[in-house]
Amino acid sequence: MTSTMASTKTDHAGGISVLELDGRERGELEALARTLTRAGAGLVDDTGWQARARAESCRLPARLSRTVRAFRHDAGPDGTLTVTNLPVAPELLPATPTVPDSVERGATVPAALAVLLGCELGTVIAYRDEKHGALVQNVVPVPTLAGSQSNGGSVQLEFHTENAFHPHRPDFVGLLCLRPAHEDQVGTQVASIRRARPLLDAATLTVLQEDRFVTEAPPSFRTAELSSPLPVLTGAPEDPDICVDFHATRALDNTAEKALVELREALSAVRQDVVLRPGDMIFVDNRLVVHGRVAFSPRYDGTDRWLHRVFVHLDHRRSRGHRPGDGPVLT
Ligand SMILES: O=C(O)CCC(=O)C(=O)O
Ligand SMILES: [Fe+2]
Repeated sequence: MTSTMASTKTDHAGGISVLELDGRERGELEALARTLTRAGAGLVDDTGWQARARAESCRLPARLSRTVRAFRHDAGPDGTLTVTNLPVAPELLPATPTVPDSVERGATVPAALAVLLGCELGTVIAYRDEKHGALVQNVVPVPTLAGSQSNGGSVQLEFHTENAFHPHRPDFVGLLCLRPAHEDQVGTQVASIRRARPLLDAATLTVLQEDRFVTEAPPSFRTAELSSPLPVLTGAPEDPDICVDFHATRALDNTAEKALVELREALSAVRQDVVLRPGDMIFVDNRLVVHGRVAFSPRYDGTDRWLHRVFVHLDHRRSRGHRPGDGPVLT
């Protein structure tokens, strides 16, 4: 996806799901990101730098802004937006990190890009108990986490809503590819409830809308161990939000368990595999889409797949009670 031709892929419902930047747009973005590498202390987690990034995000190429805003208004049937041909140069990168909790503190061009696009979509936030509360996080395979259900693992990562247990989970998750997987073997997987819902019968949908499910917090979060009983589907019955983690969500009775199995099958049936290339950034609407990843074989030699991840909220004020000091990091 490195062609310089401008293109957009429009799905049948009219939403744009892929936007390929042209050479001019790529150049403009690179200049903007480079300005940010020199701004303030040059540190992403500095609030002054974030204010500057917010201001500079008003200068994104107009077509990109328009597309991001349209996606924010309605994420479409697939609930994802992929922007391609962003100015990422894998040959200039250091080795892919291999340590747990790896984050990007420095305002590098890729970190600035991830924050610039995130700012256009909403407010970029993080969680204190995850990756040290850094706004730009690295998704990389880690030897000691190989078998874990985490972004540092390399076994099949089950479909999940990001931070499903958290009352202020992200509205969007953004993943920017810096370095690709070996032989394109690793795919992020996405599945939208808008696509899966028609495959489910009315009785199953009703059960999924009832308080019959609990979700565990990951061990890293120092929080209550289980959520209170909650539904998996909420909001408009004909176009619900989804919140589930097939590793961490448990049904409270047999009927609810059967509904969860059926939901998983329906999501698998509409699943899409996304192989990210350097300079591709996917935004997933975390209210409509679950995501996961296929198993893969890392080498841990500095050449493995490397993504930057950002979380976006649409209503910053709503999480104020979870943000000591009114900063961007939630407890
Ligand atoms: O590696 C991926 O493609 C996605 C991993 C993941 O679920 C995440 O970073 O939230
Ligand atoms: Fe995730």
